[in-house]
Amino acid sequence: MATIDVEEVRRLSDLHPKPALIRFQYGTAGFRTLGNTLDSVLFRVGIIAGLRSKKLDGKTIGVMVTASHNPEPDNGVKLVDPRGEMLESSWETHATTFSNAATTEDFLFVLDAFVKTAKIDLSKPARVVYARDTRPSGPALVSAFEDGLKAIGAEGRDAGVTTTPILHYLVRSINTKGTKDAYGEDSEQGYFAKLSEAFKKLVAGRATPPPLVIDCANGVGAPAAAKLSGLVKENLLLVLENTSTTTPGALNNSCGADYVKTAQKLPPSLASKLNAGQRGCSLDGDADRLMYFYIDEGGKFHMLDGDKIAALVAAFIVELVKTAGLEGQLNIGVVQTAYANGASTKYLAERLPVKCVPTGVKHLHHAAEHYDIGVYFEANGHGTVLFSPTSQDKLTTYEPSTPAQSTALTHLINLMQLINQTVGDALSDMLLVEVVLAHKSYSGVEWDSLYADLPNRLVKVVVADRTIFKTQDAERQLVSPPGLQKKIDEIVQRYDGGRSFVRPSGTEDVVRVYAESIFRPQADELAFRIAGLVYDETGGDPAQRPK
Ligand code: G16
Repeated sequence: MATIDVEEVRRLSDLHPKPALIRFQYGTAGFRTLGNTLDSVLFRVGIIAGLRSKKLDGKTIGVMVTASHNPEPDNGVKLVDPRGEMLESSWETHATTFSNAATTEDFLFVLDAFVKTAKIDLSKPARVVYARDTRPSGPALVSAFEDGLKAIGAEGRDAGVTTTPILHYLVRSINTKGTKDAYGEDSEQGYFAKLSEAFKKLVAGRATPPPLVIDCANGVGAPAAAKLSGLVKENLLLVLENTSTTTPGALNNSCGADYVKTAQKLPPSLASKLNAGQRGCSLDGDADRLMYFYIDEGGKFHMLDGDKIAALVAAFIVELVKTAGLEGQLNIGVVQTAYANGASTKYLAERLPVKCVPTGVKHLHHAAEHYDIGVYFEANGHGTVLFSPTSQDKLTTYEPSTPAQSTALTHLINLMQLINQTVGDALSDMLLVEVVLAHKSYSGVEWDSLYADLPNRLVKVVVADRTIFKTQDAERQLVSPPGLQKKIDEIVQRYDGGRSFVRPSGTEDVVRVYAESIFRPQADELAFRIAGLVYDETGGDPAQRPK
């Protein structure tokens, strides 16, 4: 029976001491905090990734070093399970325990106990594929992580600087290689080839639209979009903006999907780049979120967020399934979170089953797996479409009886190739949106008019301790601090069509407040009143009180 090389783990662990006084937490999207505090976490994640692989009989585990939409000084790390999905939740708890062992000796104790209780056979192989985004803190963190792999004897494959969705794609492709579920060639080129070939088939014969402006958030989406651009240029011209991946401080700064969603504004850097009516979109720092927008003839900004993408895509898929003659044979559903605009939920629920789950892709992904075709999108632009094994079999074996059915079926099969089914993927989603717009002959204006968003506002509140905030009912109700929800309800009922909820962020040290109402000034006022209430009730730095 193989054992841990305790001396080697001790030697390497001593090179990566845990900073005192910091408590780490595997949150919404892994560990995420200031990059210069994460060295020990990365080392220990290397070890846990190796153990996870051993536990799963040598299947390849993914590790992505990124802080996605967060500011540049932040960094983070998340683990990806063999089918390209987020890490199983019980292991999130183990990762948190590993990360908080105070000393090397404590860590060795925790490690030994875990190997025993989780019954990990150390003689099994361990394989891990990993990548990072463009953050300056990335290389040193990857090096700490590689020490973790070395300590546990895991084989590492460095996928370099790439997007989060490409890393998820690689994990699934590596693990399904040579099987009947083979997902694609396990390389970045394989990913781009799969997407671009499916895209070209789906838009063949359609008119070429005006160029699409992409705000790359000055992140890793820039080189990825550049590669894609070359492959699709005959059908879609991509104009890349905010591509400065080496300019200090530029990442996600007044640009990117999170900026657009939160500020509800065009990134200032695009002001002279977008003509009236032209489509634009923003990626986030690791290219797993997408926001579309356009400026109308009157100069007004229109945002087409994750909810609008879900509405566009779900309606298109429903139509194709019906035209293919498969209506009633495949159940199609949509998954959203509490941040979904009330108008989008109403629009979708009139057409399809809609489920609301807590924030975080892992929750949406799991809920979407319950449908034959599950469409999930967070309002912030993170989402995808899942085709269950049943629906994949059905679509690939079904025999259409008319040419129209055959065409619709072929489109559905090509959509399965175009869509990254492992996780939300800004570039894959962007091509998907472009396919639907081309098929429907929609500009942003027609797309936007599917339904009118209820005015809404998202506010961040810096509080003394966000861990005291606990929620229930898919995060729509606070159960702690005690009594706060009642006060929120009293305020909300004074606003026309008012809705508001409060939850702690799992990626930033803030509490988020969402509010909507049927009138713009009321939505803004409601958000700031609730934010003020949260602040007053839970304390914090007076300079940070929401105004
Ligand atoms: C991550 C998650 C998303 C989540 C977002 C915000 O996105 O993957 O599912 O919506 O954080 O989460 P929170 O409100 O808990 O901070 P990303 O793009 O930053 O990885």
